[in-house]
Amino acid sequence: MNSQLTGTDQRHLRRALELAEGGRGRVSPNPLVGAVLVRGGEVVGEGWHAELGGPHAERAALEDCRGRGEDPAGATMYVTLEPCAHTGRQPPCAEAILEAGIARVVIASEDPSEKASGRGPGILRDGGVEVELAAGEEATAARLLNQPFRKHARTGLPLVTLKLAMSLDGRTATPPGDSPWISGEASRALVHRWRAESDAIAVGIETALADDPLLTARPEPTEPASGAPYGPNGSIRRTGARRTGAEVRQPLRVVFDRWARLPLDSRLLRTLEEAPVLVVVSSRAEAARTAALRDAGAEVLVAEGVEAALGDLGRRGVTSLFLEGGATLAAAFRAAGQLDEARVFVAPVLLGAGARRAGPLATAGGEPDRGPRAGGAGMGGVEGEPWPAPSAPPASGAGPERLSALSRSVDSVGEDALIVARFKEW
Ligand code: AOF
Ligand code: ZN
Repeated sequence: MNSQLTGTDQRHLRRALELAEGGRGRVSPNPLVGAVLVRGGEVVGEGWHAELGGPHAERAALEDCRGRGEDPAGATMYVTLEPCAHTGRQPPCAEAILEAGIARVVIASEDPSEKASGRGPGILRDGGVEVELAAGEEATAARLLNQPFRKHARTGLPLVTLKLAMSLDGRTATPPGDSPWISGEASRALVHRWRAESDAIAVGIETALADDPLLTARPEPTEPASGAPYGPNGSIRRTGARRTGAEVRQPLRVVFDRWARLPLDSRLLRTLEEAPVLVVVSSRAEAARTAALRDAGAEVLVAEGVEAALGDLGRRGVTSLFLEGGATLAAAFRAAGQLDEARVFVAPVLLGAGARRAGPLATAGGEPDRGPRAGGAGMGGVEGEPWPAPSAPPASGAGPERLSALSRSVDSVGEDALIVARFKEW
């Protein structure tokens, strides 16, 4: 297995990982995949999965090789995900690899989806190809590259990433009259990039009422990326997409709105031509209100609890959900064991006593998620109720609920500190 991999093999795998980035924000629900063809120590082809429905990385690399006037026969293929054996939007890659006469295939990560799970590598071995599965740093990087794909393949649920910005005095919202921003411009630009890379974005109704957000992705054009696609701890690369591609994929905008309170004149519902809106309501929400939301053009999903909502999103092909607030929503996801990652900006400001205190991950029944600018928008009977209700609320009197990160990285983004913590790895 890994013992066979040389430094040269690792270098080519790292290049394949870098190439895979070319599909970021463009191929979901499919994985990011890159491939490199090497013969006689020379790179004779490179490819990546660039568009959903387009050629897989392996075929793209073979095509690139032939385009250079080279014959891939006898070459080694380095690929970041095991080659597929099924016919989907594309024909099976294992077949193309056999037909091309590839001698050796080095794979950085296995494909946990049911239709894959080792089938492709098995076919290649049977066909006389030497197949090696990497371990170590490149294998880890390849798995981290496709966490949304992997969680979705293994559980049917999207990967959930919480984003949070807070001040040095632990406030997560600014007081009335102040600028609504806590984090700096560079951090906000990064958030737009993350939105564009997510299949869906969610907020709780209190945030929707308080901020009247748009939740669209408005990323700045990026320079082609350089360097490794991952940091020392598998931290998120921030150089983003490889191209300046004008078309930004807009994520599905999701509001967790138990009582169907989203105002019909909210900016979300007034911008449906930019991106669809899905409102998750309880079966106990007033029928007239849900009907009004539907009439306004929103899709309404009736679901009780985090898992039910995530299950439905997963069935729609949503592999990543970006949680943008607020406290109650985050607490409900955390209590349901459905927070996979947190990205927390800490801004070098003190916001003072007029601002809301942080506490989003503390308890499921914590403070109601009411923004300071909500102007007392409470509705009878809902304050403090977590939504969606955690499917397995912690027993009262249960001990601490500490959840330690499996890995974390700390970076500077403009003036802010960014902490990225992973709680699960798929
Ligand atoms: C990709 N790109 O480079 C590789 C994939 O619907 P299809 O035919 O595009 O197949 C998607 C599946 O193929 C995907 O879920 C994964 O299991 C496998 N490999 N997919 O999109 C690639 N190599
Ligand atoms: Zn394939």
